[in-house]
Formats: sequence, structure tokens, C-alpha cells
Amino acid sequence: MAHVTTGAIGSDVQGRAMIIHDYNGGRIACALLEPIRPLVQHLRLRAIDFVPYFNYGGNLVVSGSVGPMVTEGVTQSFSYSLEGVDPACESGAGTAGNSCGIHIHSGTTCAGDAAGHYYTGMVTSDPWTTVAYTSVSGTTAGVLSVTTGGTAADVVNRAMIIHAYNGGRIACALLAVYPDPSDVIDGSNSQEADEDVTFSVGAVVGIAIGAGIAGCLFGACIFWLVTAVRGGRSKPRSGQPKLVTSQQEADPRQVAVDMHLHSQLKKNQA
Ligand SMILES: [Cu+2]
Repeated sequence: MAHVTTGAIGSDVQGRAMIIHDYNGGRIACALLEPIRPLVQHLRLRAIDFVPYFNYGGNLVVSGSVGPMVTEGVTQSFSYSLEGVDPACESGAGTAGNSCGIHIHSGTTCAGDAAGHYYTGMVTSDPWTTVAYTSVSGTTAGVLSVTTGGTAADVVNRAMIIHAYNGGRIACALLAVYPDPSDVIDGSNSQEADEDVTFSVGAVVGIAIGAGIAGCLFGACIFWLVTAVRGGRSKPRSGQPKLVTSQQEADPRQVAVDMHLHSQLKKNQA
């Protein structure tokens, strides 16, 4: 596994050429960098603000949340924590169809018919028929994983439906991007940002180093380096083995020195 700090984020690198050189330095092969999966696959979804199903006349009032829902391939995995579900589901589903069900339906509204269970593509038989909650005094919580055949982008905005023990639809909430659409950048979200962290940290440190080199006098740089080296040597010298924590590894002075040396190396190679 090679780690190279380019200063670019993932989307900057996407589409660029990956070149293989031979022993003599000549370019021998080329391929373009592409995402392993579409970035939108990383969307996390959540259904909150449950409302009574549009034609439900009973007195069960569901609240709580379903999610975060993550999609891996075409499988949705999600936790749920709900109140006000059917207390009759204390032993799980009964014999009625959709009894105690907790399902994604293909409809995209809670103001009208939410249509049938959602599944698509390679999934040709209903994966939701056996998916049900078990309640304790009208509350329920758990984790489910259902292969719907759809991506996160296919599932977003669809209706999450909670069923009663008799199979009737009692509550509805739409699956929305979570934590918030404003956190989604270029179709990715915070999970994507995590994967970009090497590039992002590189960019920030690169900018900091650039500003430092541009802004400080040579003597100040020497002082900076000496301080960093002295800082590194001033660690305890007792016989106790020194614990290296992530905080120490992230010491900006050490990173700065490493990056400085890197930029020197780059210059030498140029
Ligand atoms: Cu259903």
C-alpha cells in the first residue's frame, strides 16, 4: 500500500492518468483513475418525522427514527428505534401478510398511497415479506439488512412504512439524506470525506507549509526546525517504554518537518 500526499482531494484525482514506468524511467502503461463505486453510493439516509399512514384511522402514533441507512452494493442496512408501534407485535409478526412489517415502499409520498414494497433490478422476489419488528410495550429497536437491488440514490425519498400486527399500514416517513444534504459534496458525504482524508489533510498541511515557507525568514525556519527537533528529543528518557499516541503522531511540528523534507525531496527530483 503506497501513500502519497498530492495535496488534491479525491475528486481532483478522479479521471487522471495512472502511469507505470519501466526501470529506465520510460512510460510503459496508462489507465485512468475511476471511483470503485459511484460516489452517491455513500449516501446515508434516515426516516424521521413519522406521520399516520394517509388512510390509517387507528390510534397508534409512531415516532422515532429509522437510520442511518447505509447502502453497500444494493443492500440497505439500517438501525431503527421507534415508539408508538403496535404493542400486539410483542412476539413478532403474526400470520397476516405484512404483520408488524417495517419496509421501504416504492412510493415517494406520505400524503397518499405509498405503493408496494420496494425492490428492483436483480432482486425479483419481494425481500420484505419476512422483515418485521418485535415490540416491547409499543417500542421497538433493532438492526436490519435487506437486499433491495437498489442503490442509495434509488432508495432516497421513498416511503418507510410501519405496519400493525394485522398487517395494515400505520405510519409513514420518507427516507432523506442524513445528516443533511448540505453535508453532501459532489454526491459524496462525510463517509466519502473520511476516505478523502489523506488528500484533505495533505491539502491543508501543504497550504500551511507553503504559507510558512513564503512567510518566514530563513532564520525563523531554522528556529522552527530546531524547536521541532528539540521537541522530539525532549520526550521522557526513563527506562519506561514510550507510548506513542495518535496525538503525538499528529504533532503538527513533526508533520511540518516531514512535509518540509518532502518538499525538499520534490525539488531535488524536479
Ligand atoms: Cu410494507
